[in-house]
Amino acid sequence: MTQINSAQPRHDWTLPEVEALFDLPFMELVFQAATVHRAWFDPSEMQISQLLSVKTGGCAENCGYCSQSAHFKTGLKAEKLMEPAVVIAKAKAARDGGAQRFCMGAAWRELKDRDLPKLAEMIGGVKALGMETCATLGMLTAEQAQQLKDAGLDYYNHNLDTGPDYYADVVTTRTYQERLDTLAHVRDAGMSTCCGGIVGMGEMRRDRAGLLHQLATLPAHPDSLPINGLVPISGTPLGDQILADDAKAIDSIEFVRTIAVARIVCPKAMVRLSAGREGMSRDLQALCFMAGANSIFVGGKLLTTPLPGQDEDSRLFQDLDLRPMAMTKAVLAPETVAAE
Ligand code: SAM
Ligand code: DTB
Ligand code: SF4
Repeated sequence: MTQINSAQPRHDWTLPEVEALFDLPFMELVFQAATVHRAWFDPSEMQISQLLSVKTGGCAENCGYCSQSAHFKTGLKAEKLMEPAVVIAKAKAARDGGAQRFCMGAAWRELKDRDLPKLAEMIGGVKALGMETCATLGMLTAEQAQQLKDAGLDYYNHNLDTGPDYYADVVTTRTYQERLDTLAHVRDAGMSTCCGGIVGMGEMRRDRAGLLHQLATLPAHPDSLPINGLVPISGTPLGDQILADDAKAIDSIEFVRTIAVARIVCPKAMVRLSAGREGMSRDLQALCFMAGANSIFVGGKLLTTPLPGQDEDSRLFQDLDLRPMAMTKAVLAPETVAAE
């Protein structure tokens, strides 16, 4: 049986090793993940982020799960980039509601230089509220990454989405290598990376292992690792496939296994239970937290799809004795936190 001898981060995971973690008896896997979780974090502490779609819809990419792609008829109305003052007001409300990190998302294939001044104003304004700043704006050049960093951006989200072998079934307008290149620009500019993927898109376990293997062998592990459960959107190829055949949806125990393996292979990452939480029972969310998830999105809405409301999340926190991660701990690198 694969044993986790150390919670020290490793960058030399092999794909068979990651697959072997998935194959562990469930109780053993969750115990090992919970043990690794405790080596770096207080398991009762949860990092809390809130999202805002600052530019919605009309995206040139064909990501087969996305409500915002112009390639599919999802009924979503495309909107222009929001004004910085509106975004900053929404960030303030998010902060007052308990969010520590504010993530601004745009339905773009890549960032255009002409939009940088507005984005810099938004980022600066959100930072001035005392929040951590995050953005997800599509592909970046090295220069753009540096400009975002200079504007005060702490985190950049750019997902690998799935394992390399399933990738062509998900999106064909952006290569895996282009995603890796943007992540390298983000790291080189000195920003923290937020990088994960989606499960429940009809992929096999080996593709989930392939995704986590890629993340665990990056030059630096992601600081935040979002695991999104597919929110099936009618009109998208991947959403329609799941809506037509329930048997293709991911089993909830397999979802928990994915969280546990993510925690083990990237021990210091904030493993975020991201999209899909709205459709999950409290019990399943609790299992995910036991398996090492220590970060969530709150606020009733992700980018275009719903999340549980504030009352529901407050009750969940109360019943599971969870508390928000101290802002200073969320801001410090996990290594620094563990050494305290
Ligand atoms: N356009 C930018 C990009 O793709 O890099 C940023 C925004 S994009 C919506 C951010 C991430 O949201 C995607 O990488 C994907 O992992 C996730 N996502 C989008 N639609 C989703 C859905 N229906 N279910 C689960 N996750 C989804
Ligand atoms: C991530 O991995 N998940 C978030 C964030 N990064 C940007 C986005 C989830 C989007 C879910 C679908 C929607 O609301 O449109
Ligand atoms: Fe565009 Fe991002 Fe949606 Fe892909 S995931 S279609 S890049 S908004």
